[in-house]
Amino acid sequence: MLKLYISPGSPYARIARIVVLEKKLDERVEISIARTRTTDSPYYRVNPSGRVPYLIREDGVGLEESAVICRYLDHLDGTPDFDLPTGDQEWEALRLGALASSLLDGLSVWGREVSRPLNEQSPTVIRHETDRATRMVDVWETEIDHSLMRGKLNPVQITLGCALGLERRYRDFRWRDGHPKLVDWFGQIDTRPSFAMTAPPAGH
Ligand SMILES: N[C@@H](CCC(=O)N[C@@H](CS)C(=O)NCC(=O)O)C(=O)O
Repeated sequence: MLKLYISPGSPYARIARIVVLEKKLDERVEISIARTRTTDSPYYRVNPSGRVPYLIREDGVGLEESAVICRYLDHLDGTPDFDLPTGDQEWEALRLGALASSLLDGLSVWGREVSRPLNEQSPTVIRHETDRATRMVDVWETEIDHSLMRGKLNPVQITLGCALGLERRYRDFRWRDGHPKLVDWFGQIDTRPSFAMTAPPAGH
């Protein structure tokens, strides 16, 4: 068995969980909930960085970083589904992947901030990240027409789907108004079984 450490609300862990399900690896990968962001959590003895996702391979070696974990899981059966496309599309996949990660990374900083006790939250950070998310969602309303966003499931789509799915966790992340194409796109990806089965719990 492989062991995947997650937290139910983590969008990065969700990306790895979606790949587990898409690759039909759920009987080979045990999911374990890690106690993150807690002083002296026993999880730090498993993964000293304390982050999720974290994958323990069958040989006992641990892997960090959702992209590395997804690539490892995708290659386990020798027929990867999520490798980069070739030719010009490779740069497009890298460009769009960076754009999706940029939205997700900013939302994670925002989420971390609003999870703190009120007297420890920084209104400046929250404002900065709210504005960044607004700009990035506008960009995505245009980029969503790209052929890579419409074809077969790929890592860019998974990352963007997990970023937009954070609306369930952060009440103030209201991206739908004025973005009809994104709403339509998200409506389709969000009903895939791998997305439905990993939906984050409602949050702040
Ligand atoms: N770049 C990393 C980001 C992982 C990450 O930031 N995970 C957060 C949860 S969303 C975490 O584990 N936070 C716990 C901590 O920072 O101690 C990836 O893609 O896996």
